[in-house]
Amino acid sequence: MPDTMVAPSATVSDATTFDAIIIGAGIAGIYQLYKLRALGLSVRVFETGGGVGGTWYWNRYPGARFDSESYTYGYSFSEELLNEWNWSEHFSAQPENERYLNHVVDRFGLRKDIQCHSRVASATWDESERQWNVVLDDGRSYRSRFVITAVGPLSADTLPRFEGIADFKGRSFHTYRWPHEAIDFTGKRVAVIGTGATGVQVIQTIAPLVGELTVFQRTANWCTPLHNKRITEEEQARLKAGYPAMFELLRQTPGCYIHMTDPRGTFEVTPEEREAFWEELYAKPGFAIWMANFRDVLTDLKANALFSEFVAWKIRQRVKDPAVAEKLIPKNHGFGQRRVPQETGYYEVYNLPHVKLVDTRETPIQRVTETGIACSDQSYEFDIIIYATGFDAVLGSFDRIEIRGAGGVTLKDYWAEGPKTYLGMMSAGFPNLLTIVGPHNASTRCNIPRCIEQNVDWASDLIHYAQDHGVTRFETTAEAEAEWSRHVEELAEGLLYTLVDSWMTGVNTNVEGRNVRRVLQYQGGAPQYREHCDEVAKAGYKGMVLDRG
Ligand code: N01
Repeated sequence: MPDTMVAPSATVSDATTFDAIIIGAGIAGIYQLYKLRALGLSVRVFETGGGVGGTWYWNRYPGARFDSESYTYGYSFSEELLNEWNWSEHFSAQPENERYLNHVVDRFGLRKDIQCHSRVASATWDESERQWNVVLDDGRSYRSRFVITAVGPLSADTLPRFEGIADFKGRSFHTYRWPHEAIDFTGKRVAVIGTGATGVQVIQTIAPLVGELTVFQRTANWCTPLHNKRITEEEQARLKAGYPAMFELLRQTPGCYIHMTDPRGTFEVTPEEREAFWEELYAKPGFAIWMANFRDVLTDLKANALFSEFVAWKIRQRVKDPAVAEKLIPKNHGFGQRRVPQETGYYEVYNLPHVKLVDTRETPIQRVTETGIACSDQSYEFDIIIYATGFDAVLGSFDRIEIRGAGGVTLKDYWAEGPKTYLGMMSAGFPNLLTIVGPHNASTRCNIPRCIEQNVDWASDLIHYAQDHGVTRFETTAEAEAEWSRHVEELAEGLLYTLVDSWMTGVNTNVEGRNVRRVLQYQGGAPQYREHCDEVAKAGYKGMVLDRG
């Protein structure tokens, strides 16, 4: 089986009863702890991993890095923190990101409330005590009035359902469970399965290091250049001076990125202007090409097809073998309908003599063997197999905890036909439970720390209100939940991403039952989402029952 790893944990007190329990010590859990501690609550964070950082603790595969500009990604809640931290690159890599999150934890003295190596197995609502009973997978149990899940949308990693995975005698890893020690790729025959954002980062990074690289691609993706660079001292000073204006801009864009959609339509400009604009975007760093494109590229099939043809042309220019180039050009979806992987020399990898691309739709993988991978046409021998096969997105990390609400129903069963939520932060029948970055929330379609901060601020205000007003139990009404869920479904209507299978539509062939496309995200944009949340709070938490009993 793929390797996992263990790391040391921090010391926490023996207490077992808290005002609040937070599940997960990633970006959301860390900030939630900071906020609740500031309100004077007793809090315990349970974290499965051996350290803090969530995504940036687990995903330590070669090449893992931000694809949001680093300075737009860090926390914005503390001016001191903003001023003292220097990001070294425009798109910073995993080791620096993990260091940053550890720095935040230590700077604000949070570590003593974070219990690592502690996977929450279940959380059960006790109506008579108006408390949650939280049990770890080693049997230890804890109680709290409030539970806040900060489990992340991409933390339930999934392996393919191939026969023989456990038989492989070489080393194998899922990218999410990458070991802490360095892996020596020198001279090794390496397979990478999966060509999503993760696979692309791994492939382009290890290609120069390995003996032979075989990439197993089931679906090609539209990858565009990241254009990462180091941040110079001058830039550093300019960025810091510009923080207030930049964060103000991030509050206004739909996904809290620094890129603003171009107000023009694709066909409102001349072909020459269009091409010049697209060349400009292709040369720009980050997601500008996805988010600052013409306003109709992600909503109009004709505009989308024309831009896709532009990117296909770029791929054909960069990949020398035309047959390989054709395999790398997506045929079943247009640009931006799935998450756009950001690349650095990815396409050029396929010009290297020791790199081979296998299209698993042409020659499906039949099984993993003791020595490699057997496809329908031939068998391959490997020393290392890397599974860049993604996640049971958004819902998977909830499903892996048995969360049992007031009526005895589990959240997994309650969401079996798709999520039902109010504001993407709570569900009827699950009192005093808040789901940061939950389904139907703007955060899964967002430069995530920006939306996390909004979610956490809102959840903290609600808990503060409850404490101040003697509220011991809050819950959304079924009507408010139904209305919100309907609103979320309506917002996604007509968007081109809904026409395609991907983690964003909740499809995962490796998980039983995840074969139906679902609306998992709030698509109205972060500013509109924020307005909804603020309105609910201002109206004394309308759509919820707050009970002082
Ligand atoms: O996962 P994915 P990911 N047989 O689901 C293939 C974020 N992220 O880890 O497309 C063969 O996108 C699967 O094929 P297909 C980002 O939001 C952020 O790459 O399903 N192939 C696909 O190619 C991203 O979108 C950063 O046909 C199989 C791949 O595995 C999200 O994480 C960096 C298979 C999975 O791609 C997820 O990305 C990286 C099978 N049985 C990721 N099963 C940043 O930079 C799966 N595949 C911050």
